[in-house]
Amino acid sequence: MSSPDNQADLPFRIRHVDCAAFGDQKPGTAGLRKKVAVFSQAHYLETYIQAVFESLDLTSGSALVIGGDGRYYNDTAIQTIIAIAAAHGVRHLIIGRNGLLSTPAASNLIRQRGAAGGFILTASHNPGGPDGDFGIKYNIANGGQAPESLTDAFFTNSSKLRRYSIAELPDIDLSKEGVTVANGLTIEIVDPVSDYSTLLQSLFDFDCMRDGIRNGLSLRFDAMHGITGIYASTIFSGLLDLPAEQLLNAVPLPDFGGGHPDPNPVDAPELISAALGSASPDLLAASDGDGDRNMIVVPGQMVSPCDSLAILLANAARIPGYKDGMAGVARSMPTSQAADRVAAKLGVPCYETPTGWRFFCNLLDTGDIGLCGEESFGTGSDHVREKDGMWAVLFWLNLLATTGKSGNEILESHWSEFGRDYYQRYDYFIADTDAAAGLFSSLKQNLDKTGSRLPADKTLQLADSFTYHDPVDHSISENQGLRLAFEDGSRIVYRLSGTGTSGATLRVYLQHYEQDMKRHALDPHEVLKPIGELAAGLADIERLTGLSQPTAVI
Ligand code: G16
Repeated sequence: MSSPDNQADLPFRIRHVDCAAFGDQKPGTAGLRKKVAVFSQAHYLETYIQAVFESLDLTSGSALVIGGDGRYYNDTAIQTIIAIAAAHGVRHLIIGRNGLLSTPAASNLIRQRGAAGGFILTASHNPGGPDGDFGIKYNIANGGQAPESLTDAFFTNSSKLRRYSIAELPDIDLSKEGVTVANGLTIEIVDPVSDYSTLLQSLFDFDCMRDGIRNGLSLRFDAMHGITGIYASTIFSGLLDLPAEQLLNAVPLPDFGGGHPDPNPVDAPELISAALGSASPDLLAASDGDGDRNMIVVPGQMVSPCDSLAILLANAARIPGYKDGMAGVARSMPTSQAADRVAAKLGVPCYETPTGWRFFCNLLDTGDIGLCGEESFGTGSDHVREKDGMWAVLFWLNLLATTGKSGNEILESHWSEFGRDYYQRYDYFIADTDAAAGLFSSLKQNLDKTGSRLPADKTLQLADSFTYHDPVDHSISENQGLRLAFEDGSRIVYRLSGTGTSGATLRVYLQHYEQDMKRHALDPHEVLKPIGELAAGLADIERLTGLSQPTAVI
């Protein structure tokens, strides 16, 4: 840490503010996400941050990291967190310049600086702007999201809160790197990119990728006006000499340019059309608002995130940072079983966890796994404790550069060795949350009748509500989605999304396994249509919601 630029201690008084508790501050799959209008109600943000501090056991001298994806309300929230941290006796805050840090870069900073934890301000892939969403995650000292026991404490404390304490401080200038001291609190503003970029350079073969790009290997990256623009400019353009025109939407905007910063074929259709054209780049990729998700596209097709996980596992030893392979792998329950097949062949364990990155962190901490991933466009390794969009793109780029193979050759040879798990997710947006809850509970109650409602060609192997027994801390997480598995290797999983801010989204995850090589180049929409119809019928979706088709097919 550099010496303070502002030695003069900024004195401050602490104000105690009486207020009524809000009853709705329950964190979801990844932190507290609400509309900006909700967060900006008087005392709303303050009470939640107070509840977080009341739940933490911070030893004196501990540092906290703060940064966000730059969405609307980021700056206001950071100033409030600084003032409440000051009132709670925090001694050291480490903040990304301009309040910016991608989610994986924040996770890295917490770990590298030995911080007690950090606030990451993001609603991830949800739209931003005054009418959009905002969110707050608290990550713990290992760089991963707070476990359920802690987020439950945030909620309990916030529900009974009557007062918060806040320092009366002027706004801190976040635009310049350096150190300010306020009543013994050190506020350090750091470059959001450099430590993270150093970490990635320690994992991948940058010389090989740069040579590949100079010799015509082409990458097109869409930052979707999210935070990864600042990382992509340094890493892809600066370090790998990627031509500027291959970097799309690289300026982070508070409202993501009005778009939905979610890297998937529905929200990043330009990449898909470019991949379908005759002049497709060799690799196309996108990341989301806070830089933890990734979409990988090769000429003619998107790589399913489930296949991507399996392919990274199968090829890990080709990457310098993983030259000994992976100790094990984990996937979220709805993610296809493609990675399981690779793990079985490699003789390494494969864990099935509930949706939510935090469930991987214990397994990463103990070294039981080196790699993990989710169908929701998230992949990562033990280098941080969040999923990591830039990391996944570099992994693929490194693979193409090292092997000299095209993305399609890698996919085809993978499928010919392991078989292909066709995979899609049908999302049904249900405005009435009670209707969604009713549908789900009736589906759960009738699980034992599923076998008798199946067509002749389907034999049920398993029908249950998924419960996770964490092998490390022995915690038990119930009601993590409904699983139907069939003897032909296909599966249907039902789950209610935990990241929305209005209505409810029923996610129906579909998997169809195909071993016959001659059937590996079919259209996933066609292959999965019958099982999608079966899933809709079993859940009685149309009758209960009026929806005859999914709202989105991802
Ligand atoms: C968050 C979690 C992911 C999870 C995803 C699922 O992603 O961090 O681990 O897979 O939510 O979302 P849902 O509950 O809507 O299915 P992110 O990128 O939004 O932080």
